Amino acid sequence: MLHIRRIELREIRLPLREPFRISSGVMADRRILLLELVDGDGVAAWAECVADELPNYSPETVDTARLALRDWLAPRVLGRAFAAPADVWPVLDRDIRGHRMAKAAIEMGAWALEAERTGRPLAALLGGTRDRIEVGISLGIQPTPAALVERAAAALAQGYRKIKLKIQPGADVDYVAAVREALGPAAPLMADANNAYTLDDADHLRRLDAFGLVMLEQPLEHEDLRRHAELQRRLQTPLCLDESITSLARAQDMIALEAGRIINIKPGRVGGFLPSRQIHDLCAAHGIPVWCGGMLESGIGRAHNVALASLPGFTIPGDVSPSARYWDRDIVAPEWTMAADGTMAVPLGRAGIGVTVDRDRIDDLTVHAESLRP
Ligand code: NPG
Repeated sequence: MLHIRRIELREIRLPLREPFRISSGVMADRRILLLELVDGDGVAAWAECVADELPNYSPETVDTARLALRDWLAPRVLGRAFAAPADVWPVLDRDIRGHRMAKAAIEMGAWALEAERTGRPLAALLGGTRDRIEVGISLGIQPTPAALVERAAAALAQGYRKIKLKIQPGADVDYVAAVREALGPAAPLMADANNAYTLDDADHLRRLDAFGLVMLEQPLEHEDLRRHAELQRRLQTPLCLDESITSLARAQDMIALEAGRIINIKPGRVGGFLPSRQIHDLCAAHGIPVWCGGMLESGIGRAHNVALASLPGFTIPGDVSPSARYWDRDIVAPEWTMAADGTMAVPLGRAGIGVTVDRDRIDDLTVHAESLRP
């Protein structure tokens, strides 16, 4: 039985090596909520909540997640025994709308605790089948096409298997054209708009069809499937949905409406590993490729993403950049690294999340801590 005796909640601040700009905002320091779940025998496992400081990616924030975790979600699981980690999601989700990132932090922590407790690697517990995963990089919006070309060329030389270019109106077609021209036709390029366009931009976005992108991610509004379907009918480039896919039902709707041909699964966005696996299985049954997105996680969240990305349906490289891409020093050892061939090892030789959490470093970075008990 999985028994969650207490949850230690921390907020840390981890400075990014350089600011990361997407169409809806810029981040310089990552405020991160970390959870340590502890069972009755003192076995512990860490998880990370992916909510940002501001609600510009999702309605959740670090502060709403902390409130939801402390007041509504943790009380549902503390002191309670679960036969399996898959039983945690329904308990968290019943009659509590939204707050999926907060729910996911507990849910994913429960899987990690089960892995730790039973001496199995998290990836194996989830049903992963790969021992290495393919790594992609996400490049924030740059001041000029030339600056983006420089970064994309460096990423290609480092071996990244997919290069995602953040775009927004005014920094799109010319930027993508410059990168395609410089890197050649074989470079695996995609673009991500984070909701920055409307259907009125369809003719403009159609110009991206000339560049052979692997996909265009989430061009339109985060809750809108119907207009994505309309846009997909007018574009050759496959659409990938991210923000719009918050649940299994939304993934089913995307497929039924033909609103996209690829899904970026971020376990935090959909509520955890159980919904992620359900979406993964649905997509596999419909021939829809999936890949694992990133939310500028520390090495703890990255460990969870790496485990998920080892499932068989994750056939497109994920946003699982190595630690050094974002942090001068990560909070786990060993840090996450990428081989020259653009792959990352899934730590199958170790129980739990596969890395050691650096408590001293976390203590140094902590700005808030509280202990949640039944
Ligand atoms: O490598 O972790 C990473 C970042 C990948 O671009 C990335 N994430 O829209 O997918 C996104 C974007 C993002 C980052 C969104 C931070 C919100 C916050």
